[in-house]
Amino acid sequence: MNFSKRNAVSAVLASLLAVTGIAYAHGDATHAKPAGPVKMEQKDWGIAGEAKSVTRTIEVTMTDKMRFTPDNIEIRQGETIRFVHRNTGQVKHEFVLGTKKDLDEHAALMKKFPNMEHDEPYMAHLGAGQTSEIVWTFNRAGQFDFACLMPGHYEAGMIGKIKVVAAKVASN
Ligand SMILES: [Cu+2]
Repeated sequence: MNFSKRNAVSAVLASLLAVTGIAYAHGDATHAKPAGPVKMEQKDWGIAGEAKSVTRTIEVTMTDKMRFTPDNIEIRQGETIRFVHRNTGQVKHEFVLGTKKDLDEHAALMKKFPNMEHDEPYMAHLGAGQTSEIVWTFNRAGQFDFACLMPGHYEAGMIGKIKVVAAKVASN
């Protein structure tokens, strides 16, 4: 195969990959998590939850005004929350749970590597108009945040607060 022919072939392959990649990313309005075992790793802000343990569903809307609605959520320690996210904007947004420190570090990393792939049970990535959901168990009390770490969004204030109130110790 001569040089130009080989180039033509790889150009075709590249465009085929691009087309299938786009079709995959936009093929479904609902972005489901890939099947398979969810990583059950204890974080300061909780642990991945199971659908059968859900105690409450909270809908969170995200917009191109770089805001979440609601942006202030109170949860009782031990609750398993199903977050249903809706991106009503025209650009990609994310919902990432964490401590402020963790999100600050993550945001700095996203700024350095804007195309960085990241996916954990405590985050959701939504293209324009998409919905998504995650199930998370808040088994530790404290003050946590959720944020969109798309470059520029965090800095623009796309942040919300989660207060996990300690479970009352039964007295007798
Ligand atoms: Cu965003």
